Amino acid sequence: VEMDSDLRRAMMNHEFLLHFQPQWNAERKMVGVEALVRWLHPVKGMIPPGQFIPFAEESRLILPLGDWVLMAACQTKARWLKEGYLDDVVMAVNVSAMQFAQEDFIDKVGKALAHTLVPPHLIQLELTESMLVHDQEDVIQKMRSLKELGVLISLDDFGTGYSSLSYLQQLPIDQLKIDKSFVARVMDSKRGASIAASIIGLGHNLGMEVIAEGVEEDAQFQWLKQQGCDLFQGYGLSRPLEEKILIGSFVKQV
Ligand code: G
Ligand code: G
Ligand code: MN
Ligand code: NA
Repeated sequence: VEMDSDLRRAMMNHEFLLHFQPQWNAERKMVGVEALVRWLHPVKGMIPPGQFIPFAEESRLILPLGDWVLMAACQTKARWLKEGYLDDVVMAVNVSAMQFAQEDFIDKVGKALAHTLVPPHLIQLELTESMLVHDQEDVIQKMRSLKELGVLISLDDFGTGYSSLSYLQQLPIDQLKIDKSFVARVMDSKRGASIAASIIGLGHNLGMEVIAEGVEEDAQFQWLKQQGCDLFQGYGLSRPLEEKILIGSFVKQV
């Protein structure tokens, strides 16, 4: 209850902000960033999303918060384009199951694009497997509508849910994101390596790009690269950064 009213107050007071974690290709060029929400609490300081997203889901405050994240990410990307920063860097935005289930979710995405004039192919929505298990027809319809808007679709935390392969094959997914729990095990055992390699093969066979998240060690990066993984994200490459630092470090790429 306390958390609830605190979150509600925080929405009113604009206490949320976005950090951005770079995503790299095999040549170590930054090709994307994932927007990650933070709560700058007036007393407790910076709070990571793991500590408040679950409460925001419970109280449904994730809906207005998710609306804000989507709009803020599109606005930020549009502003970078206007100012000449990171032109072809894709902005990835997390979408929670409750957000995606809203009847007017597609409308909201359309409005964020129209309002900010951001080119849709530079916005990637990160959906999770768990949100796909409900009404399969509705999910397929919504994903098709998103593709009609022109945005990219990534399947986050891939491998931790249980979507069937026949279902996966029907979905217009651009990118599979190998969950960090699998990436953590690629150097540990033959089995760990096999699982990651299988996901890379599966994604590629379905015509999808594959990104590994949670890349913490160079050995993991090298191994995944050798397996043909397309993109890489993780503390070993770069932590989530505040905008000023992100722009400052990569302004040379302009
Ligand atoms: O940074 P941290 O590891 O604490 O993040 C925890 C979780 O919060 C992750 O699963 C991440 O996907 C989620 N998360 C981060 N930013 C957002 C956001 O803007 N919207 C939603 N729905 N989840 C987010
Ligand atoms: O659920 P999602 O995949 O969106 O979660 C992304 C979260 O993972 C972010 O909150 C981010 O802070 C965290 N993260 C990013 N890179 C790494 C990493 O290398 N290791 C670990 N353990 N977490 C990471
Ligand atoms: Mn994510
Ligand atoms: Na993930």
